[in-house]
Amino acid sequence: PEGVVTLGESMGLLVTRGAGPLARGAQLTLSVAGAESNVAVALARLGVPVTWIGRLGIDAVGDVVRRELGAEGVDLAVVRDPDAPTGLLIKERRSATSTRVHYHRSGSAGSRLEPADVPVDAVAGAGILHVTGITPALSATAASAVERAVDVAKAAGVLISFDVNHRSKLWGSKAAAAALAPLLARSDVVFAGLDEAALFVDVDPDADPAETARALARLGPAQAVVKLGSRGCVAVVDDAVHRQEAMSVHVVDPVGAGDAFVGGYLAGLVAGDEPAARLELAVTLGAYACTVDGDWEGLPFRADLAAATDPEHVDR
Ligand code: KDG
Repeated sequence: PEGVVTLGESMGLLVTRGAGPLARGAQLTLSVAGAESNVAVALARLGVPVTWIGRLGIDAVGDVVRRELGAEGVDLAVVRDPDAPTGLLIKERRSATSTRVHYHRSGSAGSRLEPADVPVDAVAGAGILHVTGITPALSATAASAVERAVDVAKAAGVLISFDVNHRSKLWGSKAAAAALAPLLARSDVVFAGLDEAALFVDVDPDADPAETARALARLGPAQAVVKLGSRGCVAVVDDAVHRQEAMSVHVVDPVGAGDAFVGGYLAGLVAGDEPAARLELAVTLGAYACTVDGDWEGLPFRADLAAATDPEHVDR
């Protein structure tokens, strides 16, 4: 099986045009956000079969999420919830180079995800199950849904990919560390920034970040990938250290770069690429995501990568 299955909350994304404080009023554009569906779009654009599991309200925003993901070629296992609205997220471009994110998602349909929403056959039949630390933060039932998906995947021998994705606006570090440690222990691949790794292991900012990757790998996953932003990434895969530099691009909007990175890595894994090639595809997708407004709009198709891996390449 080579498909990927992922679950989580996707929301309507409202983005201000131009820079300035949201409080003075602004024109907003409606799009779609959600870490796991961002990963799904990254995979779909590279031709990897992918299913996104989630809950949406019966409303126009839910229709937009469904239509956009469907148009990107993501298979949907969606429950429409008659009793709660689709969540919203506002991206405020406070200045030309800084983005603030505001959530309007508590009590949302997506946060009411529950174990019964998880299609057992789709998860058991996948090659990889990808989950993030956002979903367990949403509600007790959403946390149980993740646990259910991981149980089913484990029983079927499906590889578990876990992006820590700590969101301090959803919960504190202590609660996150306690809830996510069991997930880390059960995962085969983990993605974390240094700050996120510090939820689980001691991180010495002056030490080689490969030590952090090793420490994470000791907690369970055979593949531990530490993202270092503009410094690229370092991974420990089956005890061997791999390093990859970042691509330097003009950053328009960095939100979504982490999800793009994960999508690139998993696409490489599905294709049977060696670790070095997986990390190169990961940083390439991360760079593409940064060059365009929106979480996933700028992600590359296979044809883009065939032309050039550099997102700022110009055809003449
Ligand atoms: O990684 C990007 C996500 O943070 C964004 O799409 C919104 O899913 C989201 C979240 O919960 O922060």
